Amino acid sequence: MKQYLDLCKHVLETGTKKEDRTGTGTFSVFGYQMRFDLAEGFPLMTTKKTAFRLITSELLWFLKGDTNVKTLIKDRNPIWDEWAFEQWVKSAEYVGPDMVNFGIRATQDPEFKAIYKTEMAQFKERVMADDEFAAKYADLGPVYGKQWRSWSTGDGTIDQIANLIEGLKNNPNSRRHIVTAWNPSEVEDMALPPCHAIFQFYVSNGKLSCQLYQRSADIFLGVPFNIASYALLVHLIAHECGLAVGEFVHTLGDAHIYTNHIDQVNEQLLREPKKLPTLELQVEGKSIFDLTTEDIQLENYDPYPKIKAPIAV
Ligand code: UFP
Repeated sequence: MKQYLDLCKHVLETGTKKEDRTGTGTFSVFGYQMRFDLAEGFPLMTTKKTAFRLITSELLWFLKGDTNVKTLIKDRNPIWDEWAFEQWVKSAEYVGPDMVNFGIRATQDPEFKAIYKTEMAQFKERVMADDEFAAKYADLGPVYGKQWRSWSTGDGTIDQIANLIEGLKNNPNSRRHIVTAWNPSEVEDMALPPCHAIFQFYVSNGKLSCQLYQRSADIFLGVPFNIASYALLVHLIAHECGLAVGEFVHTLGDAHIYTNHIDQVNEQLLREPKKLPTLELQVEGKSIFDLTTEDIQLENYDPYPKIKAPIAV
């Protein structure tokens, strides 16, 4: 996608060097916007192979209101493993090998990486085998699923997604179709404060559009997932509301390329984008809250090969 490659070029050319929480270092800009016309095809990267099944599995996990990584592990989806593992190794109960700064150390020290991989595998096995352990360490706290489906009001909860769908069906012209995952009273209890923090839907000429404000954007590893995830959300909500798909508008706050992703970004920039795939939904008669990854398929996805890069935790 040209929009994405333009973002990469913009950050490489104008970004400033900025230290960050993970200790990796980034090139960063503040404030950027991309627009994707969803009628032109499904915006999944064609310039590197991107795991659509993981994106689907994560979005369905959010939509079910789930916050426990156990569900994702069961679904062979590793994208939140590191955040659950971090809760475990930082706890008083953990007495294994030193895992301080495991994310960055695993990229720099092969010996440590082997120990870390063993610890991670044991952690995941225990999550699967022990419900009490899973509830304690694999639950990420009040993250997306909780805020989207059961925002706490003190004496009750608000289902923001159900309200969004009701609002779009009954009052499409409203300018208040907002969902927020950023809950200031609960941010401290989350394993990772929401990156995709707030989004708004908009209906015009029978088409449904969505704009997302993403406060923090890992351009190489996170953003391709975020674009596809929200594009899928627009398709699912549009289907539920009997609307066609419009645009996905992606607004970024701190948009950064990690210093250990620069070679990978440059490699991707050498690749010419291909035709976008299309989405095939088998969701007729099913609730948006009960879908499985098999209900959502991509057709004609023919990307360039995968490009590996370390994740900053
Ligand atoms: N990040 C994304 N997209 C996501 C997600 C995380 O790009 O959906 F969950 C990246 C952004 C940043 C890091 O590099 O993860 C979060 O760190 P921080 O909370 O310090 O912004």
